[in-house]
Amino acid sequence: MSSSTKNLRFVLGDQLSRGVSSLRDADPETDVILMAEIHDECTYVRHHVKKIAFLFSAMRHFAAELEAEGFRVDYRSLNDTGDTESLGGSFSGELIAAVDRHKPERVIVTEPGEWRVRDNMNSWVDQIGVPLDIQADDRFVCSINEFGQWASGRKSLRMEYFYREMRRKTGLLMDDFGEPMGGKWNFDAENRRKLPQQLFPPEPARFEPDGTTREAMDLVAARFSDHFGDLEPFWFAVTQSEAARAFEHFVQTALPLFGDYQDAMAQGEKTLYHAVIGLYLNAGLLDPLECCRRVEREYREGRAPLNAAEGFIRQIIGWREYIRGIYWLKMPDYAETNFFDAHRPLPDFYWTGDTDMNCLRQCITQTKEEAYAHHIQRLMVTGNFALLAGIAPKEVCEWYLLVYADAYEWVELPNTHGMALFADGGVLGSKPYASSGKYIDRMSDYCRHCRYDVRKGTGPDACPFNYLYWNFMVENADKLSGNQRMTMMYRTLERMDDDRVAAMREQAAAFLDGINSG
Ligand code: DLZ
Ligand code: SF4
Repeated sequence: MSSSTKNLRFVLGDQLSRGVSSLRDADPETDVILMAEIHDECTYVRHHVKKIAFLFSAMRHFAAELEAEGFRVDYRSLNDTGDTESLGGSFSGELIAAVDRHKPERVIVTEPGEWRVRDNMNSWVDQIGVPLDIQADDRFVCSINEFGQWASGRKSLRMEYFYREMRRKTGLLMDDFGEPMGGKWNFDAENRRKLPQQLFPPEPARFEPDGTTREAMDLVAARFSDHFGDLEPFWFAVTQSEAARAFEHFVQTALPLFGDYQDAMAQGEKTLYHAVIGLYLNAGLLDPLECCRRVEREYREGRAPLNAAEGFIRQIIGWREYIRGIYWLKMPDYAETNFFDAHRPLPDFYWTGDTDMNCLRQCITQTKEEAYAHHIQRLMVTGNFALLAGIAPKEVCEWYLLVYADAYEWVELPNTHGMALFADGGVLGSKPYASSGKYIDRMSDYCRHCRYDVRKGTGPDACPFNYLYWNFMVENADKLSGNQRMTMMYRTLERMDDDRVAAMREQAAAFLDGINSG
């Protein structure tokens, strides 16, 4: 490669956007773009094989597109970079070697999504011997600073108020008088319908793996065979144009009912009316704001109802942005939070799906197959179980981070510690999302296919979620009974027969002993 390199531009695996800040003013004449498949990034948690194959293929396609534009791309495949012991197994090792090869005047990189990498980046400056220009990641509506300003001095950091700000800022679903369309900000109450039996949800767009994807899959099969998950069938989009097609397919086939059935779950149904675009958004293949504007147009032109459009837009400019803001506001301490002092190891069946609890079996099996589950499966089945069973937040976190193709720590950690486990003691939510089997029964048909009886609280057939729920309430009464939003449940508990409560607690203890010993 030329020795007259001006800028070495390092693009990380989840920065696959042509408009990412580190590439914005790139000059093919003077600059080199560095991309690297990094052993440490695949193994610091042992990511799902499908996730690694997706990222490697998407990175390779992105590099090829940049080359086709005339850029010099120094693409380092895993075969070049080696493992942790060798120099190239880490971001810093790869960068040092690349600086040595190209002798640039400076290195440009967009800030990473994860605190761990950002922390590491601080040490790069001393290691590389040339200036390091770390640019903001402006692929988000709200910058880290702006979120900090919004949060400062506020007692409560609830998403709803932040979301309204983002609606105002973007003008999405706002009328000419600055009011929310439909007269309400949030149509969540209309997004909880149970799936009727005679409904046949569409399939998401699927893409046949091309030669590049096949090569990435072979590499992953050879190098990470001991990681969780199934490599086949592989059907994800791996380029910006495929991701755009996948999103358009969602808009055409699923968006109108997305709102109604956002929280529903059904036996054998993996995606229902969900978009399955989180992995494309978070890797940079789709632009969040563009997706929201497209969805808004469907509503304005009468092809999608407001509860669908608003629900979709809230997930993106509300929840996704808010979660990122919380992450950067609260890290690194946030990762250490453990409000309930939960220390139980993650049960083995989170890896195998081998459990009689049908809801968990369904959600975990599809996670293994697809590196995907939708938000209610994550929150109210695997998350709720982990909360009730007192699984250590760090173990739960690691699981979510590695099993889902869309998961990066910035999005996954607050969702786990804040939403699912209430480990943060109430930064995100006002109360834990603890729930008995009743919720799962209301929102799915899982219970009909289960060997347990969701109506029973004790006895050999009783649904474990039921006795675990009441056991959780008793065990954490000192931490929760003062919470106004829990008052009703504690009243119900008070009225319960003491023997019944004792029987549930006994059964919970025996059950939890059982999962611990495998
Ligand atoms: C998640 C991931 C994986 C599995 N592999 C790579 C890789 O080989 N090279 C790379 O540049 N990035 C990878 N990533 C994404 C990084 O972990 C991501 O950039 C950080 O999590 C920061 O957000
Ligand atoms: Fe899950 Fe209980 Fe329903 Fe079985 S009965 S599917 S364990 S909620």
